[in-house]
Formats: sequence, structure tokens, C-alpha cells
Amino acid sequence: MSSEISRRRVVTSGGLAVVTAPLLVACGDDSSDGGGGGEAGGGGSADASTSLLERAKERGYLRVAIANEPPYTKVLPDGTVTGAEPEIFRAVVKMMGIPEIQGVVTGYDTMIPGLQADRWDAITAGLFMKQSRCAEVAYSLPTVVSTESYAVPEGNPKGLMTIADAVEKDVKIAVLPGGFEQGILKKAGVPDSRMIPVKNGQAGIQTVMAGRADAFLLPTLSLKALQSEDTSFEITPPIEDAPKTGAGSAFRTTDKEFRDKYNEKLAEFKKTDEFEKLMEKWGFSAKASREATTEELCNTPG
Ligand code: 6CS
Repeated sequence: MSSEISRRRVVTSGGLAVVTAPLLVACGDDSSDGGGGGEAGGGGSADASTSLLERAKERGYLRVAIANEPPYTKVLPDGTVTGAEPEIFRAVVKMMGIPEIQGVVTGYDTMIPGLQADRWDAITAGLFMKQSRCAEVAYSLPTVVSTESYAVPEGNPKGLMTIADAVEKDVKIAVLPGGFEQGILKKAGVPDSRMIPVKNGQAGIQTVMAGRADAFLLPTLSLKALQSEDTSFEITPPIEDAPKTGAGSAFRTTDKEFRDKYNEKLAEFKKTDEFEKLMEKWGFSAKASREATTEELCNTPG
């Protein structure tokens, strides 16, 4: 099914590529047929004749998939793409001679299909590593390492503290479609009928507060960012039986040469004070990032 929605790419001053049509609808249309490569961010041509590095240097930017979920990714009102992941990526590709990045906002469920359809060149959204994803993309070294928590109504009336609680209790959990959290719950045995898909963080909180779900499962830091805007809910301590969540940038498996060059510069960058300050600014631990390995995080089942 190809999308009939006309899309005109507008690049804001801050580097956000937006389309006239709701991107999620467009992506959802295109990614279902695997076609439409290179349209969302424009400039795609993942052919074998030129390397991603050559194409990026010629274009002057790389297109990156982001979710706009602070602190991992955050689009400012003027369209500037910020957040831990894009800022690390921007700093490292500058070291490779690529002056800018262009963000394309999309859902986690379309990030890998869109990468493979050449709608973007990399995923810099905090797409947590796990076995199935590591089989489909070429991850960089780890950049952010984090934890998961539940957002619950005041007093946590259903006493939800662990993944096991979500399995054993007759509760409904809001999750992002195709997200890492949905995978954790599914693998633990929570039936689809007790998972409520929501389109973003705000919708997840609204779903809990309206009583349509008993909790919303999301990274702890993402929930804290939401709570800075809305104090109506509580956040559980990091969930002890949830896997450690670690992300890096994700590339096409055909762009491993680029990924390897990226890793060389990322390894240098991770030793700098600039990296330390960037991680601290967004609430992440530089130490945890430096100690984690792609191999370890790619061992996460699911
Ligand atoms: O990797 C994922 O799927 C998850 N990552 C983040 C940063 N937020 C939620 C999402 O499900």
C-alpha cells in the first residue's frame, strides 16, 4: 500500500525535517510496503555505488530517526533537534566531516523498517539493544544506559513494582507500539489484550489517569521528563526485574564501514569532558555508558 499523502520536506533552521502530512501516517503507509525509500528526510540514495560517508559529505547532513522523547531526543519549538542521542551523534559525525544532522520524527515501530527503506540514514532515538534488533541493524558502541519504571496513579493502587507483578496481576499496561517495553511484557507472558498501545508519552500518562490502564511502562528518565510537566502521577523506582536498557546509534547492516568509522570517533569522544558534560546535562551516567558493551546489551533477549 503506497501512501497517497503528498509530502513536502521542509527543513527547519534547527535541522528538523518535517513533512506536510502526519509523518507517522506516511511512515506507516510506506513502511508497510517497504517502499517510499528516501522520501521523509529526502536525499536518500542508499545505492552501493557511493558510500554513506561520501553521500553524507556531499549532502552536508545525515538524516536521523528520532521519537521526540526527552531526554533521549527532544525537538525544540524552533525545530532544533536536541537530546542525548542526537547531540552525541552530531558531535561524532562532525569529527567525521559531516556538518549537520536532520531529524525525522517517527514511532519506534517504524524506525528499523524506515532505516531499511532508506527514509533515514541512522536511528539516534535511544532504540534499546536486544537480540532481535541487533540482528537487523548495525549498532554503534553504547551511548546511553538506563532503567525502566511504571507511571502509576498516586499511591500505586495496584502495587505494581516489577514485571512479574504485571504478569501475575489482572492489570492493563500502556506501552508504545513496537517499543522495548512492549517486548519485555510480551516475553514475560503478559497477553496482548492487557497491553494498551499509546502513541507517545503524554498519551500514556493520559491513559493511566483516565483509568484505561493501571500503569504506563517507559524508561525512568522519560517518565521524569513527563512529570516535570505534569505532577498528577507517580513513578516507581527502577524496575528490578526489567533488563538493563542500553542504546547506541543504529545503522543499516550495509553501512558497517560507516559504523566502524563512527565507532572510532565515538570511542574518542566518550573519553572527553564534553561527553561527560553532555551526559550529565540529560541525566545519564557517562561511567555506565563507558562500561557497557554492545555485545552485552545485544544479549538482552527479545
Ligand atoms: O528502545 C525502545 O523501544 C524504547 N526506547 C526509548 C528511549 N523509549 C521508549 C522505547 O520503547
